[in-house]
Amino acid sequence: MYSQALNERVEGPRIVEDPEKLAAFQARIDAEERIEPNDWMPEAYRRTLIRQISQHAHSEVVGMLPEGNWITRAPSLRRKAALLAKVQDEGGHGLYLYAAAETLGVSREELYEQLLAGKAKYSSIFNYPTLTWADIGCIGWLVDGAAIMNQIPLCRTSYGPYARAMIRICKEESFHQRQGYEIMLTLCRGTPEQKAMAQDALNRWWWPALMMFGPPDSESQHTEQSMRWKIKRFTNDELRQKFVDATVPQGLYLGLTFPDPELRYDETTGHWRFGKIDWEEFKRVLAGHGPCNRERLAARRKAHEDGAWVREAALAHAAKRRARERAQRIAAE
Ligand code: FAQ
Repeated sequence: MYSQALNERVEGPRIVEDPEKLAAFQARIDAEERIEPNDWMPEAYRRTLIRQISQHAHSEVVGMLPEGNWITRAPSLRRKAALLAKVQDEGGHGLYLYAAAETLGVSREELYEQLLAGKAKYSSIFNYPTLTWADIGCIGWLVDGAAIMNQIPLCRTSYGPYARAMIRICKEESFHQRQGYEIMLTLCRGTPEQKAMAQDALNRWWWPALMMFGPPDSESQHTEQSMRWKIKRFTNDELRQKFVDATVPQGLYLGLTFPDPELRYDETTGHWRFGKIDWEEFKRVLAGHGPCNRERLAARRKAHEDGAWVREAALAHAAKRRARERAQRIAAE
């Protein structure tokens, strides 16, 4: 029930496409043309986008929970205001992304139902707990940092509505990343206890952040096809390496150490080489057995139930307004 299973609805039956249409579609992709909602597209392209965009939307919405947990406990009014704005941005990102998915012929309600039913995936990272204030720093620095690395190329993804949504999202993510790094910097320049708290958070978040980029290329089911369709511009391993290269110097500047004894700078390639990721842990989290999977879904279900009256009131209000406008039109005729 709590597993992050396949989005069954979007998997669907196998469809045999017209080879001429397929070739013309691929030619448009190769020519870097944007695909728009009313354009012809292969069913598998449409399903891949619904899968990726909806998983992304769910990640934003579930991703509000670990941080929302700290709004009342943020150490100052300034920190509280910034965190509140960040969490609100994430709700907004979820909405743009559900709206982008809707242009592919699936409703937001349907996608959200899949999340609440435990049938849809969302990012593994949000199944880890936020134990101290430094975790909020680490989420901004590492989780938003990883999100930016993954999402900047999505601003050039081949599907127009997704690419356009990503432009605004990336601008906001970059504020989020700085907010997190600044928390880490403040803690690392603070008392020894504060620095120890920052180090402990890095120890717990580093490996899960690397898992955000998805399985290694050799095991990634979708990368090859998604690269051909230019939905993805880089492979999972390429993005993971870019993230490590950008982030390690930032951590060293903070005076922190990474929880990886194999981490070392490779002079010949100019890359930071890192140790083996525990893919068994990743699989456990995806199968619903991460530290917070149950809690996250329970929180989203409760929010959905608690918000039922708002949805009913909004629908009643819209119906009343439509009736009033109709009556006014009839009176004017
Ligand atoms: N967690 O063949 P691939 C954020 C699944 S937003 C869970 O490599 P693909 C903002 C994958 O879905 C973070 N599942 O798949 C924020 C597939 O399952 P399926 C989310 C994962 O799609 C910050 C299977 O494994 N970002 O953080 C994960 O080509 C702070 C095989 O994998 C996005 O969604 C994972 N980590 O590549 C919010 C960005 N990785 O569908 C709040 C858009 C893989 O076959 C606070 N998405 N899986 O059942 C993408 O770029 C891609 O979908 C990847 C996966 C790279 C995530």
